[in-house]
Amino acid sequence: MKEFNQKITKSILTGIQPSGIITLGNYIGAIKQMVRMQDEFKSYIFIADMHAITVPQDPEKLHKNIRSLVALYIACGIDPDKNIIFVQSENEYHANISWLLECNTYFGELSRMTQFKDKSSKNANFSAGLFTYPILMAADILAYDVDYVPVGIDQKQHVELARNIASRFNKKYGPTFKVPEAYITDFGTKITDLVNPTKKMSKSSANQKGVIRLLDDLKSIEKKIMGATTDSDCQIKYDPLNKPGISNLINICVALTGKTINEIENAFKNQNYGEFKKYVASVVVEEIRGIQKRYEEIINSEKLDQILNENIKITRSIAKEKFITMKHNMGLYK
Ligand code: AQP
Repeated sequence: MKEFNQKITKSILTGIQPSGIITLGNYIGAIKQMVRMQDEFKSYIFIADMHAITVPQDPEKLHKNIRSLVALYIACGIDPDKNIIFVQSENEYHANISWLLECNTYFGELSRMTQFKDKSSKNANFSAGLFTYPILMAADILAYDVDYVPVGIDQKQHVELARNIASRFNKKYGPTFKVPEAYITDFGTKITDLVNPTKKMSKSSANQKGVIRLLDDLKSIEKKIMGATTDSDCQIKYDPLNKPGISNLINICVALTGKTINEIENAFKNQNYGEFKKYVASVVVEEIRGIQKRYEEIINSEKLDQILNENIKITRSIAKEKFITMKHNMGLYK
């Protein structure tokens, strides 16, 4: 059975919802960071399909997106030999642990979650799962006794909740969980929608033109970037407040080339938006071309099934042990 590098002592858990084909935003904001962290931490990287169903999903698309996300993780550079990549719903202990935690979480705590308030205000017909999903997130984290949970600032409140639940449980039933810490990343770069650059680029967005998905046809990616909303000022200058469109394109370049904002501004000082967009398109297309090539090699391979099969055994055995300890400590039958 695969084992983590024993020299690495600290662990993390992180995941993405298969709520669509992942975007350039997911790649820059999350996956590139996972790749960076894989030599420093034992990483549990999962496909958060049970989180995705807190809002309506088309079953056929969801099914495809799950496998696709596994292949994209690997195609983007997440090494299956170093990390444990797995599908959340394949490990039933996440839901089992979640229920035990749910009975140790207060309604008031969940009601204070700002993401819930935000999401539920947009649609009055939300599921109970949307309300309780921070507990499932706590279960994902606590099942593996991880040290850190890399999150953007928007998810920090959920990690705080997981910490509170773990500490309370430990106090009430005896030592059961490692209390994890949020690892607030400098992954600050939020990539925004190309058409509406004040809005986050999201995989579930209905606006095709504003979102670059990693499996989009390369020509259409170029077209989307050439059509990106800018402004009438004609200067390639980083100013997110007044020039959100151009600043977003600069952010994309910084993330993909490693150049600084200054270097990009200087290189395009005397050039127009069209020339700059052509450059951005070439950088993005080259990056995604490589990802798509590797994706095609893996998506239908048996290797992918082997990885998932092996990893689900590992994660089930760890989470099962935690579930049994919890049951025992709580006084359930066994
Ligand atoms: N536009 C973005 N720029 C930078 N980072 C981003 N992330 C998402 N969008 C951007 C990061 O990607 C990870 C995805 O997490 P998720 O799938 O659990 O949920 P999300 O943040 O809600 O992502 P989406 O793409 O916006 O999905 P939908 O449309 O389903 O809501 C996170 O680390 C996130 O910060």
